[in-house]
Amino acid sequence: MIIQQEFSLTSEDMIDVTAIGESLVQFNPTEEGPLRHVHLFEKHAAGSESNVIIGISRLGFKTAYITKLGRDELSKFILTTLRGEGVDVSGIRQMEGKNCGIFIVQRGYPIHDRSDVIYYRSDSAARYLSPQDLDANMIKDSRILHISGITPALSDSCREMSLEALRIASGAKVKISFDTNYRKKLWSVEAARPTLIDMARQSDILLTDPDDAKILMGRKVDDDPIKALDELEKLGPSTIVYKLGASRGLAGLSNGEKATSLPAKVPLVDSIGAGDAVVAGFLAGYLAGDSLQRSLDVASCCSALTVMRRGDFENLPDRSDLEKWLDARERGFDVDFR
Ligand code: KDG
Repeated sequence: MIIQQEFSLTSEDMIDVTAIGESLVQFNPTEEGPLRHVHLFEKHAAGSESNVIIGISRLGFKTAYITKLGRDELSKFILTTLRGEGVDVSGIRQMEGKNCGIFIVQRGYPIHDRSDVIYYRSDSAARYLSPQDLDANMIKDSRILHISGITPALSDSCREMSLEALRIASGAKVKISFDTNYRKKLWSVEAARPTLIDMARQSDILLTDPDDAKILMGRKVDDDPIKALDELEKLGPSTIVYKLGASRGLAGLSNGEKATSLPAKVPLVDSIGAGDAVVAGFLAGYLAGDSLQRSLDVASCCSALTVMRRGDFENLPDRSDLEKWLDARERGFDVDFR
């Protein structure tokens, strides 16, 4: 079954996906352990929605991004990264006197295989995003608007902007993709719940995981992912991607059809960005009119590649690497490149 047939024929000028969110610079240590005792850091451009938009761009789609950056060197780094990845950056505003947000990753400590994040973003330029910063025509000219539950957590004006973006998109019949992305370091469950529910109800494509599903439903959802999908469907979205982590993979639903995709066993270096990789891969499948199964498999490939190195998006595949990976997976990764 083809999961997406409802797009009208798109003109050359149409944007496939516009995303809105905060981009940050990530400092990721070259060794595991407590930050007190690590010495060297790599610098990466990151931020959930910008990871997603880069992933979709790499898979051949026309993309645009809306955010606010400063005029500092790290903001320029983010801007040139996005531009270099083929994302339309004309919707990005640069604010005098503020810098972009930063976060530092602590890997493998105190829990093996887990990454923690420390944010330095409370007065970042993106925190000052407001409805006036939205390019309504950019949203209206898109096939999909992608947004996550991080943005409304940043400030009141970011919350207003997020809801306004959804209003513009639904008024123009643009599909809304919403990743719940609850971040406990940004707001409490009680503060987040009404907004996340509101945004999930307005979305066409909902991407979430068991912890966030509990916030949406106000109770623990069924352990069986297929039953959990039935529960989540009652919120309204016709397409749902349920992210079950490195050991269980993905489950998905589209217009009543359900499918699962098992995770590939890969060496885990840094799990940050895995969820965004799922979103990028899935939306690329959705846009291409792929089957639900293939869209989940593409998502699974993107997330497997992402966790194999530091940085959130650098390992995301282009079309040719994606096809190589999917083909190799079918053969149990028994490949010979000679
Ligand atoms: O999904 C990865 C993101 O968590 C990371 O890039 C930082 O956007 C970020 C956030 O707000 O946590």
